[in-house]
Amino acid sequence: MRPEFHLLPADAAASATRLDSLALCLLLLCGAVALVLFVLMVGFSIRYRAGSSADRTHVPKKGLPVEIAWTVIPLLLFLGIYAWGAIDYVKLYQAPGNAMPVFVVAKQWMWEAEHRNGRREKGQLHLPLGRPIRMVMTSQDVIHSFFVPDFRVKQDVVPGRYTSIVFTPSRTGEYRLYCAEYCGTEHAMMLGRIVVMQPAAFAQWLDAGPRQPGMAARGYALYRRYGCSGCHDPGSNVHAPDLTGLLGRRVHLADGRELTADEPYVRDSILVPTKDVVAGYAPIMPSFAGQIGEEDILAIIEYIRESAHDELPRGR
Ligand code: HEC
Ligand SMILES: [Cu+2]
Repeated sequence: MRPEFHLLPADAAASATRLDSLALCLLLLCGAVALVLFVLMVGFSIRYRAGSSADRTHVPKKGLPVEIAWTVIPLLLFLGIYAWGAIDYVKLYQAPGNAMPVFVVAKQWMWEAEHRNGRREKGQLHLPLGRPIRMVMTSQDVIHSFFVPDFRVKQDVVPGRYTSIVFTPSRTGEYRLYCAEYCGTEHAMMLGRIVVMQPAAFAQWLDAGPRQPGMAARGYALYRRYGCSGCHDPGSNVHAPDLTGLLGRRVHLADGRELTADEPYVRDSILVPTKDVVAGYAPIMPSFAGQIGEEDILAIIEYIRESAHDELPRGR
């Protein structure tokens, strides 16, 4: 094999080229500013060194046009860079409607992923080419960091909350997943393999493997097992909100706040029910903290999400 030299890792996600150009632009701009300052500094030091015969009469007292120029031009340039960076940053966290959620639970010292149909994998992650992926991630123990240099994606994975990141794989192949959390050496050994496949091959892969219930079906079983249904089923005689189609719905809270129900909201509702009490209901829901594991909470959330559609996985 011929040794190859690359300044940057492969650009295997749709946003990688843009992020590379941004980094390059920032580097060139800062480099140019540093160069100008340095050249002027050295030039003036030589020219006006002690004992030089440079003309020191007619020292200008004011140079308003120059001062305005050196303030306004860099300001505009850097504000431009800021806007560019801000737009790309927002894109990393805004999932388009057709984004495919993939759930990750990090633990000492391993990455575990689950796809919506229930296919699970450890230390690996299979993804389809060309489809926006929204990673929904949490940790079972300490902070980890999901880092895929080839996608230009790095996101902290934090116990007690969900973090997410969006990217679109743009090249088939295998890529390295790292844990970039730097506390203790063992994070460095949390290596994973990301396999980007053609959509048809991915669909086949997704359907193969040991048969297990999909996440939503597993979530439904848990929803019954933990007694959520006893209060939340429409037929129940406890006064509790109907969870059907909750994700994405505007929720009015008893303290007057209003928010859109997303995954972190549902997770908090299960673990810290008193934090966001729904308007019109008594705060009687017990906390399930310490009773339901992260993977099971993700499954229950998937059940609630699916319940908005008609193909309810009930009983399956
Ligand atoms: C004892 C009855 C009871 C049980 C058991 C119960 N809940 Fe609740 N739940 C409530 C009530 C009452 C509310 C509304 C008041 C509040 O927000 O705390 C609620 C609120 C919620 C909300 C917010 C709903 C909204 O419209 O914003 C979610 C999500 C939720 N529960 C999920 C669950 C899940 C999942 C379980 C099982 C792990 C569960 N609940 C078990 C009574 C219960
Ligand atoms: Cu780690």
